[in-house]
Amino acid sequence: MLTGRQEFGKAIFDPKDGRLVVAHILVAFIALLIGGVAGLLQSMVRSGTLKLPFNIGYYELLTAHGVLMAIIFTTYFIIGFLYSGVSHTLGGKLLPIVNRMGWLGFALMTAGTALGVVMILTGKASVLYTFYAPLKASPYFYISLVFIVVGSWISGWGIFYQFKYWKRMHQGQTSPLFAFMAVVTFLMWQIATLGVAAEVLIQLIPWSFGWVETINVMLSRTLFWYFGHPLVYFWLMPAYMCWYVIIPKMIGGKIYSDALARLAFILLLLFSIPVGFHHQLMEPGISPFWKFLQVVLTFMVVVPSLMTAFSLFATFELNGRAKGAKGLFGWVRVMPWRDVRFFAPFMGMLIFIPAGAGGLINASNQMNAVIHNTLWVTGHFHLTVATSVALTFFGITYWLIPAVTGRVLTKRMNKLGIIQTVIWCVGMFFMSGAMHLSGLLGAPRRTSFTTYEGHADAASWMPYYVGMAVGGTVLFIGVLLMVYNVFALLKAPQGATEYPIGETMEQAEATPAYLERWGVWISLSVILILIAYSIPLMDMIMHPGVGSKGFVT
Ligand code: HAS
Ligand code: CU
Repeated sequence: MLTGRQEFGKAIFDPKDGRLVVAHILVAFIALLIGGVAGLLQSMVRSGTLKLPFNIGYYELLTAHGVLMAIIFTTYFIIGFLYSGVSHTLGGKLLPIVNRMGWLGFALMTAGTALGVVMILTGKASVLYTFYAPLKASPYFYISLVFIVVGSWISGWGIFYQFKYWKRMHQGQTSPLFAFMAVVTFLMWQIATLGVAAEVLIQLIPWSFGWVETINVMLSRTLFWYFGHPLVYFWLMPAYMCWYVIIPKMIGGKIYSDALARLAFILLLLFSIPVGFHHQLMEPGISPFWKFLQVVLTFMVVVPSLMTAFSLFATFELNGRAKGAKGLFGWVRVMPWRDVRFFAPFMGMLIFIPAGAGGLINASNQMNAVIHNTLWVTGHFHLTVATSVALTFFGITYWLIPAVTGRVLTKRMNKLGIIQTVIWCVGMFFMSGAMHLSGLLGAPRRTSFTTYEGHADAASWMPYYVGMAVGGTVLFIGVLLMVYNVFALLKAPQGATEYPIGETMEQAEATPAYLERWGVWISLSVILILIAYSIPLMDMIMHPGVGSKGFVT
C-alpha cells in the first residue's frame, strides 16, 4: 500500500522526458479549465441568466466546452501519460528521436488547438464537437483539426518506434504490458482517425472553401462515426491501462493475468471500430441489416470491458485474501481508501458500472429510439468519459507529476485530491442523473431552446434543468480545485516517487506469443471493418441523394 510511505524507490525519471510529459499534462489541464468555464457559461447563457459580449452564445460555448474537454484535455493527457509509461517501461528513457517526435506532435497539436479555439470563440465554428454537416464551419476550423490529428499521429508513431527498437534489442522477450497497451491504443487510433481524416480532407474542407457546392451528409456522418466510436475507446483504453497496470501496485496487489489484459486490448482493437452505426440507428439511408450487424459487433466490444471488470474483481479479491480478508466483500476493507491515487480511479470504475449499462441501453435499437438526441445521451457520456475516464486521469495525475518531476505527494495534497474526487462524484450525480431522467422525458440535447414555446412536456423538464445547474456548479468548483491541485503538484516538495508499475501474479499463465502477432491482429481488424462498412459506404457513394449546402447558426 502506498499510503503513508510515498517516498520509496529512487527518482529515476529522465528529466528530458519529464519535461515532455509535463508539457502535455499542463495543456490538458489548461484545456480543462477553459472548457470548464465554457461549460458553466453555456448553461447560464442557455437559461437566460447571462448575456455575453461579442455575440458569444450557447452554440459557441457548447462547442468550446465539448472540443476542449472531450478532445483536447483527453488527447494531451493520454499522450503525456503514455509517453511517460513508454519511457519508463521501455528502457527508462525515450530515444532522442522519439522525444523529438513527441515535441513535434505537441507543437502541431498546440498550433491546431489555438487556431481551433479562436475559430470557435469568434463564432466561425459553431458546429459542436461532432461537427456534423450540413452545419458549416470556417475551413480554418477543419484545418485546425488536421493539425491536431496529424500531431497525434506523429506522437503515436514515436511510441511505435520506441516499441520496435525495444523489441529488436530484446529478441524473443515479451514486451512490458504497459507498452503493449500503449501500442494497441495508438494502433486503434491510427486506423480510426483515417475515417475523420477522409471526412475532413475530401468532404468538409473543399465544401467549406466553396470549391464544391454541396455535401453528402450521410457519408460525412458515417465517416465521422467510423472514427467517433473508437474515439471513446481511445479515451477509455488509457484508463484501463491504469486499472490493469497501476492499480494493482497501488493496492499492494498483483495483476491478475497479463495474458487476459492483453487479450482484452486486442479485442478492443478488433471491435472498437466496425460499430459506428450504433450512433446512427435512427438515421435513414442505412439498411437495417447493416445496423443490425454493427449492433452485434457493439455487443462484442462489451466483452473486453466485462473481462476488465472480472480481472479487477479478481485482483481486488485475491489481494484481500492474501491480507487475511474473509467473505465475499472482505477485500473492501483492506483497500487504501485514503490514497487519492487509488480512490479517484476506483470511483471511476465504480461509476463505470452504471455508465456501461447505459451504453448497453443506447445500443439496443428499440431503446435507442427513446433516448437518441435526448439529454440521456449527454448524461451517458458525462458518466463514461467525464467521470470514469476523467477521474482515472485525475487519479493518475497525483503520482504522475511527482514521478516525472522528482517530487512527492504530500498529505495535504492527497487530502485535497480526495475532496476533489468527492466533489466530482457529487456534482456528476446531480448533473448526469438529471440529464438521464429529463432525457427519458424527451428533453432534447444540442439545442438552446429550453421551453419549446410552452410545449406541455417542456414544463416537466424544468426541475431537472435545476438539478443540472446545481450539479454543473459543483463540478465547476471541482474543475477549479483540480487545476489548483495540478499547479500545487508542480511545486510539491522534492523527493523520489516511484513510477508504479504492477507485477503479474506468480500463478498466472505465461503470456502467449501470438498476442504480439501484429500482422494478424491488424489484418483481422481491417477485415472486420471491410465487412461492416464496405457495402453501406458504397451504397452511400453511389446513391448520394441530394447533397446539402451548408448552414451556419
Ligand atoms: Fe457510449 C453515445 C453505446 C461506452 C462515450 N457514448 C456516446 C457518446 C459518447 C460516448 C461521448 O449504442 C455521445 C456521442 C455523441 O455526441 O453523439 N457506449 C455504448 C456502449 C458502451 C459505451 C455499448 N461510451 C462508452 C464509453 C465512452 C462512451 C466507455 C467514453 C469513454 N454510446 C453508445 C451508443 C451511443 C453512445 C449506442 C449513441 C447514443 C445515441 O443514440 O446518440 C460499452 O462499451 C460499455 C461497456 C461497459 C461495461 C461496464 C464494465 C465495468 C467495468 C468496471 C468494473 C468495476 C469495478 C469496481 C471492478 C459493460 C469495467 C467494482 C467495485 C465494487 C465495490 C462494486
Ligand atoms: Cu459508440
